[in-house]
Amino acid sequence: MKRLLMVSLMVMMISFVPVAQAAADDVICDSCADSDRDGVNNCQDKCPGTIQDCAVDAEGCLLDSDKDGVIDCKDTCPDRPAGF
Ligand SMILES: [Ca+2]
Ligand SMILES: [Ca+2]
Repeated sequence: MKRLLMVSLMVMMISFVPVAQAAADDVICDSCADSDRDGVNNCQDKCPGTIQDCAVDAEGCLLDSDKDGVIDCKDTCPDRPAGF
């Protein structure tokens, strides 16, 4: 009987953990916070901690329009790919 009770408790604890984690995630994603102040909510920001005053895309990541590896706000020629 005691063993059955222990097994039941373990099953309940294991099944509760994912639910508790999901609830914690929901609380975080209900936040309207924008920690890096790029205009993209923390819940949608895939690049948290971006440099301030630099343009970001809808996911909060720094723009590199010409894909040369230099972000637009540091690129003196943001419309020219590498090698040009
Ligand atoms: Ca942000
Ligand atoms: Ca960001």
